[in-house]
Amino acid sequence: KIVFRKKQEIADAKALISAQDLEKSVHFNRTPYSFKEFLLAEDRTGIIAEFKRRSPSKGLINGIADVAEVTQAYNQAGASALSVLTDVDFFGGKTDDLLAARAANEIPVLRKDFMIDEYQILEAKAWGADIILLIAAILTPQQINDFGKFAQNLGLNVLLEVHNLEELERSICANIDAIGINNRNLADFTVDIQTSFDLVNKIPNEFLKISESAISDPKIIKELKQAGFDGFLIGENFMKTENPGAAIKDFVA
Ligand code: IGP
Repeated sequence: KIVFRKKQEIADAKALISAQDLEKSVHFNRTPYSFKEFLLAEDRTGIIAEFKRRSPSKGLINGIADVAEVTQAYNQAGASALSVLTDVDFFGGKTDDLLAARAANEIPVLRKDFMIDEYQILEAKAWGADIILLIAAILTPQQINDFGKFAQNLGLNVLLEVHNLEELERSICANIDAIGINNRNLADFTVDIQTSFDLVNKIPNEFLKISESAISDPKIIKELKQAGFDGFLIGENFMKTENPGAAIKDFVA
């Protein structure tokens, strides 16, 4: 189970680098970019473009792409933010990917991982991330509230991910900035874009509205926008190609 494995990973990381050491990182004092500002900017597309090497459902997606090159191309094509997987075992991500994306770009970067401990939020800040993800399916409402507050106190933006109404209703709280409707069911990996259309009107208007996963057609973006979404998280559709930077360019053209 993912939470069990993460606990182990976090214990190992803490043994190597203390929370106090993370706070000494050069990135720790920077002011994160505003997720909202970049999502709503006239000259940006609302796309949160993801760097994803592999996934549990698809296996290897892209084994050769260079993270700095791809994220810069995403940025140039008008991405509002970048999403970088840091989970090693399931997604083939790493800390260095986030650091490289940060160094190469001046737009918000989301640390995409399974956050279950404040220490990971300190890591995100220390590595130069602007946004963290909280997944309702693996967290209690109390944890979401506490982690959201902890992250916002560090100046980070918080994206809460849900995939059904029950998760949305139980998890909503003041300490988050954006709500992502994941069209992929993490339990069985089935995808259905209808999930987004069904839940968009259940998101209170003070939150940014994001549709996540299985977006493979620019026409769907138009429909999602009309339905009220501000952001569109896309990974595989770009990463499965030989040149993800060219793929996003074609996609937004
Ligand atoms: C991207 P896709 O289908 O465009 O590659 O999906 C993103 O939504 C997906 O990677 C994702 C994810 C997650 C990955 C959404 N929530 C939680 C890991 C953990």
